Amino acid sequence: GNQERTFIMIKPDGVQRGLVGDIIQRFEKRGYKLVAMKFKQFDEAHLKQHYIDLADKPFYPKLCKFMSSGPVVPMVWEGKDVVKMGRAMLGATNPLQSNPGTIRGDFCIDLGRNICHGSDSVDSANKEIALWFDKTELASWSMCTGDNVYE
Ligand code: YYY
Ligand code: MG
Repeated sequence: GNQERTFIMIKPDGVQRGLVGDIIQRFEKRGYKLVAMKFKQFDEAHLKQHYIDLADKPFYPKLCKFMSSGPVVPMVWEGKDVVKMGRAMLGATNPLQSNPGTIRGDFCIDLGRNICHGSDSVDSANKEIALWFDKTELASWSMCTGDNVYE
């Protein structure tokens, strides 16, 4: 329902390129609710855990190294179908295949510099949220715009 949650993260390249505000604004403007957010550099071990499903891929080491090279903005967003919509708003993994109008399709070119992460299923969202946030860091609040976003 409207309580579905996803994990969205602005990667070190997105932070460096000054895209934090724009990316957050797209989720806010769509009507999704921000539940948690941090701005912090995380170590490689943490990123290795985050990307554990890709451990056998050749790009895994350099991916985890890059992701721990600078501060990132991990976030939890909530709302109707937000896992699938979040992926759609991010665009295809390879920015050369991301449609214009998506975050990746508007702001990047290379696969290894695709500026943002989004959970690929409700199941991975739950795992990722638990990895990046303590329960006490998830804010419980209602948006005053709720009745105008949902019928
Ligand atoms: O979920 P998503 O980020 O869209 O793609 P994944 O297949 O989970 O890969 C995670 C991450 O790894 C991707 O955003 C860029 C990077 N990557 C890469 O550097 N080289 C590849 N051939 C595939 C993915
Ligand atoms: Mg993925």
